[in-house]
Amino acid sequence: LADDGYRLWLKYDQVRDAGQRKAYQKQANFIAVPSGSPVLQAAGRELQNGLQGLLGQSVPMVGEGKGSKGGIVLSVAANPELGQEGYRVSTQGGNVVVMGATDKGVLYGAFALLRHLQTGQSISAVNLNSKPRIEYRFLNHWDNPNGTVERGYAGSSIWKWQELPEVIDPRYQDYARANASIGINGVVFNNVNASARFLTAEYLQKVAALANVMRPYGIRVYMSVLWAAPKVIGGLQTSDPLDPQVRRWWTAKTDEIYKVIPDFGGFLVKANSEGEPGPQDYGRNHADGANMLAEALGQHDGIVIWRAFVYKANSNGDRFKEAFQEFQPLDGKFAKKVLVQVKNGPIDFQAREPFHPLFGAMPKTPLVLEVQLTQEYLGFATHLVYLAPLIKECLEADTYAKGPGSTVAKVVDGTIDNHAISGIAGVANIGSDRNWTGHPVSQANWYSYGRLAWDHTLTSQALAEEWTKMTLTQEPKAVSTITDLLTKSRDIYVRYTTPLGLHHIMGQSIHYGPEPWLEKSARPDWTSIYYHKADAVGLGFNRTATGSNALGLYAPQVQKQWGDPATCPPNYLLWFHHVPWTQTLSTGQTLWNELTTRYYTGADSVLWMQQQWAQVQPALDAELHADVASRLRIQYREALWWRDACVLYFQQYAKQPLPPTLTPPS
Ligand code: GCW
Repeated sequence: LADDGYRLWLKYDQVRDAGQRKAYQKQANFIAVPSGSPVLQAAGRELQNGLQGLLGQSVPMVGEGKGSKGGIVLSVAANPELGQEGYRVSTQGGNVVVMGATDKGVLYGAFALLRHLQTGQSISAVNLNSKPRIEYRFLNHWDNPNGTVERGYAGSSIWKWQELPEVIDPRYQDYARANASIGINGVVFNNVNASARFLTAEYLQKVAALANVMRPYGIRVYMSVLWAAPKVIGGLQTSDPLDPQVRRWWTAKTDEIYKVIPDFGGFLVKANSEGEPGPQDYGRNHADGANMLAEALGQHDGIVIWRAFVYKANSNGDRFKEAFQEFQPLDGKFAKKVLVQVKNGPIDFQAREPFHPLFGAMPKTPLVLEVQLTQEYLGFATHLVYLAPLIKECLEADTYAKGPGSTVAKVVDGTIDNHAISGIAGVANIGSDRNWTGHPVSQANWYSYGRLAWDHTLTSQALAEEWTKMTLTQEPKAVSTITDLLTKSRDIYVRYTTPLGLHHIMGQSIHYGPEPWLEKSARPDWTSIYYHKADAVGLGFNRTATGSNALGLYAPQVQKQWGDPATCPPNYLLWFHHVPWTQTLSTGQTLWNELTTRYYTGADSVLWMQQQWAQVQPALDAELHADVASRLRIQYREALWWRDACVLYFQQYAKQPLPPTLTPPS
C-alpha cells in the first residue's frame, strides 16, 4: 500500500520484529478506561486504534479492569508532581499504568506510551515521566475565510468555513489527534490579518463546531481579532479602546463567545502593524488595547495574546529596533491576562536571525515565542529544511538578562522571572494537501515544534530520529542517515541563500528565490539593499554604535561578543557589521572568499543531500521516496540559482574573482 503521508507520525504500522511484538502483546490484553470525560475516552480510543495497528490484533476496552493483569490501565490520581498536564507511565502490579493528575495528563501519557512502542522501545520496564515546561502551546493558522492561507504552501485551508457547522470533515479529528500527540493545547484557526467576520454570530457557530472536535483532545480554541471590529461589524463610530461604548461592545461580544464556546481560550491580536488597525489609530498604545480586551474577558478563563511584530508605517530608522522601542517601555503596563507574542528574531522569520532583543528585556511581561513552521523564507514546501535546529538556536541563545544562563527558553517558560503563565506559538504549515504539509519532510517541523513546546530541552537530533522512526522507517542505517540529513539541512539552506548573516535579500512579496538587487519598493525596508548595504568597501548592516546601534538593545555581554567582528559568530556577522571585502574573518579567509565559499559549498551540499536520500531508498515507501527525491532536484536547481544570482550580484561591488578553489558557474 502506498504511503500518501496522511497518517503523519501516527501510522501505527505493525511492529516488524516478532519478538518485540509478542512482548508488547503480553502487556496489552486489555485497555482499562475508567468512566470520565471525553478526553479519557479519546485516550482509550487512541490506544485501542494504535495497538490494533502495532500488534495486528484488536485489544478490548474494559471499564476499570480491577484485579486483572497484563493490560494497560488508565488512571487519574491526585499527584501534585504531575501538574495539570503531566503523566507517568510505569509498570505496577503486572499492568502498564498510564497516570495523570487530570484526564488531559492521561491523554498525553497515552500518546507517550504509543510513541514509546512506535519507536521500538521495551515495554517491560517502561517508565515515562514528563510534564510540559510551557503552559500554552499554540498553533497559529493564518487561514482566511475564503479558503486561502497566508504564506501557506500546502494547498488551501483545511477549514471549510462554508460547510461548517453542519459538515464536520473527519479530517478535523485527525488534526486534533496529531496535535494532541505532540502536546499542542491551543489553536487559532484564523489569520492574524483578521477578518471581522469571525466575530459574527454566524461564524461563532462554525468556530464552536470545530471547538467541539478539539475539546476531547485537550485543545482550546482562540481567535485572531480585527481591532476595528466594533466599527466594521458593531455599527460603532470608533474602535478607541478607551471609549465606553467600544468597551461595552467587546464585553458583550466576549460573553456571546463564551455562550457558544464555554472553554474559549482568548484573543490573538495583530494591531498597528502592516496596515492592520489598532489602538494607535486613536492615540492609544498597545497596552491600552490589550488591557481593554483583558477586561472584556472579565471572569472568563481566557487570555489576550498581543503580537509585538510591529514596525512603523514610515520609518527612516532601523526596522530591527522598532518592536523593541514600542514594547519595552510598556513592560509592567500590561494586565495580568496579557501575554506579548514575539517572533524569534527582530526582522521576520529569516533563515537565520539573532534572537529578538525583547527576550530578557521585559521581565514583568510573559513573552510568547512565535516561530514559523510554514517556510515563508525557507523554500516553501519545495526545499527540505528541518526547523528544529533554528528553533533550538533561539531557545538556547543567552540573553544574560539575569546573568549567564538566562536563555530565551528560560524567559519563555517563565522560570527566569517567575511568571505564572507561559506560552509558545508556531505558525502552522498545514493545508488541504493529502499529506498536510506539501513537502513530506515538513511534517517533521510540525512534529518537532510541538515536542519542543512541551519540552525545549529535547535535542533536534533526538526529535529528527523519533519522527523518522514513527513516520518513515525503522531500519537503523536509514534512520541515522535521515536524522543526519535533517539536522544539517537548515545550515545548508542558509549557506546557499543567506550566509554569514545576510538577510532579507529574497524575492519581493513572494519571499521566494533571490533578489539581492531590489532597490525600490513600497517602503525602503521592503528592499534588499536596505539590509545588505553592499558597496565598494564591503557588505553588511552596521548595527554597532557607529551605525544604527541596534546592538545596544542587547545585554552588555551580548554586545561585547557581537560588537567585535573578531568575536561575533560568523553566522551573525553581517547582521551587525559592514565588513570590508578584503578583511580576513575569524575563519581565516577574506570576507569575499568566505562568502563565495559558503554559497558554493552550500549548493554542493544539496547534491550530498540527494546522495544521502538515494541511499535510504530501499527502506522507504517508494512513492514517498520519489516525491522527496524530485523535490531535492528542484532544491538543487534553485540552490544554484541563489548561488549564482548572489555571487554575481555581490561581485559587482567586490570586484574580485572567485577564489581559485571554486569552479566558476558554467
Ligand atoms: O512575515 C510577514 C508576512 C506576512 C505576515 C506578517 C505577520 C500575517 O510576510 O504575510 O502576515 O509577517 O507575521 O504578521
